Amino acid sequence: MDLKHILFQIEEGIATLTFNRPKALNALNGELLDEMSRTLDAVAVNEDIRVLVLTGSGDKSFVAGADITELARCNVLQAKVFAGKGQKAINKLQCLDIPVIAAVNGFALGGGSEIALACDFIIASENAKFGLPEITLGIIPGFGGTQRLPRLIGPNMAKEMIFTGKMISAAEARDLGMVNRVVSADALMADVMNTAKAISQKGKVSLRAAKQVINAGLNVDLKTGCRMEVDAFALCMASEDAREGTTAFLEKRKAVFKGSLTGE
Ligand code: CO8
Repeated sequence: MDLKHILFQIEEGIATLTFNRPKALNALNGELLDEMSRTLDAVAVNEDIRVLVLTGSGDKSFVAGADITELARCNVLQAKVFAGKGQKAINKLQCLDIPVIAAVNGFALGGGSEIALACDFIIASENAKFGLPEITLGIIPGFGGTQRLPRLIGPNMAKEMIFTGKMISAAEARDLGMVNRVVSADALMADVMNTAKAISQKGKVSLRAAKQVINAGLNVDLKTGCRMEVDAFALCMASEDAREGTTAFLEKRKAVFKGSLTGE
């Protein structure tokens, strides 16, 4: 893939997408958003990838938001195109079948927080800072922040963050439930990769089913969600990995999941 602002690598089933504009603290310009969309399209059809990790280049920033230089030049229609590009890429991220982890290694502001919020979970370094500072620019979040943040931390805390535009620390983000855990900057990638590795060794069908049913269930009532869970559970039972997992338990050995998507 021909990429200018993104680094992309796959190792042992774990793909890493690194936002790579360190001089601009990895801010998102239109070109980068297009590259992100293309990269996610490639991830979506590559069955060898079991987990995707997102991070930022350098030790200062994950993503410092939309590129304000580019944003400042937008007229109304260009702003609509720009916001549409961002939402398209971020929706693709959220809709990936495989687990996605955000390794937030510094500033995650505006569009940067919004990307992290669309991942399945966030692990952050101690120097990470989260915020939706758009209000201080006279605008509002445009990459899903007004929608995903209240769903994750509740409307009142989200409103305070969005109305004040203030940054919060990694520890505060953890206390709000935005971040799963905070580790030292030096330990971040090792922690994220260990987590990704542990996940990558589980069954592909069951991982996909769990993700799909959790996400879909958040938008429906409990009864409907539980019905979806029954269907997804039954589907898992058709997988080679379910046979291996249950047999391995009974044989008192560690399961070795082959990760076939086609069943028995
Ligand atoms: N866009 C463009 N350049 C940026 C950005 C950005 N978002 N953030 C940092 N930079 C650049 C700086 O201009 C600077 O460049 P230069 O060296 O050429 O002057 C370089 O990165 C380093 O930044 P600083 O010198 O400012 O570094 P500091 O450590 O002093 O400060 C901060 C770091 C606090 C992160 C500061 O740079 C900052 O406040 N950045 C802006 C953060 C922000 O407001 N982000 C939200 C942007 S809006 C957004 O994301 C909306 C998404 C939806 C858009 C919908 C489209 C219509």
